[in-house]
Amino acid sequence: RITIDTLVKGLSDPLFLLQKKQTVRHVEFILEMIDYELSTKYKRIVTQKIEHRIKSPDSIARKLIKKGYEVSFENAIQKLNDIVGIRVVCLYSDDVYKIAELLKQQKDFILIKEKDYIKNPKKSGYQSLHLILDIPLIYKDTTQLQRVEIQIRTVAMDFWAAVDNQICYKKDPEDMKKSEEELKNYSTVISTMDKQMLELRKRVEKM
Ligand code: 0O2
Repeated sequence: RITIDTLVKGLSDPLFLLQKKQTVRHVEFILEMIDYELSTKYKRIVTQKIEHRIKSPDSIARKLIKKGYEVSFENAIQKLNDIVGIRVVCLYSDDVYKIAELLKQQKDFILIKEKDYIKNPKKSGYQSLHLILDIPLIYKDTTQLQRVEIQIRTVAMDFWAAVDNQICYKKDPEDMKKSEEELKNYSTVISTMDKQMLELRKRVEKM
């Protein structure tokens, strides 16, 4: 209880929140610029939605425990990459990579890690492209790096992840065996559908 209280206190510090808010604003501005560039170039809708969340103290505590760390504000900042999480959802799987490429070209963004769960889906069937980035926040003569996780995926992958989140992910594995199997199959169905939708778009573009 005491440890979660210090975590909650650290996470609700006004300066901490101000910095996170500005980081989200900056990244979302760049994502909107990327969407403008791509949708103008390809003359079609690229981004369906951009959303963000600041991880809740409970979820941070659970993740720290799962990773074997003591629950503290310091560990939350140092050990977790996704206290600030931003999600970009687009229509087609090739757009996922176009968006990621332009994010990587952004001069002030530092790429820490890229995890391609589309080429290599997780055991659960989860598909998404994750970029872990450090975003510099400049105030007067100081620069502070802010860690963010950006998840980029298609509408279909987002639908799968939302259902999985509700009925499987983070639940007791023993109770979940049957639904897990079923969801994994749907993940393959969704991946096939994404590929077919992309081929359909390409055929229509050639007409
Ligand atoms: P929530 O509720 O989104 O906050 P890292 O330390 O960065 O190398 P990390 O963060 O331990 O790696 O793990 P990973 O596997 O890259 O997952 C990061 C996030 O991806 C998760 O954050 C989920 O948002 C999402 N995710 C990963 N696997 C699954 C899955 O099987 N199903 C669903 N629905 N989402 C998944 P959190 O903190 O677990 O959750």
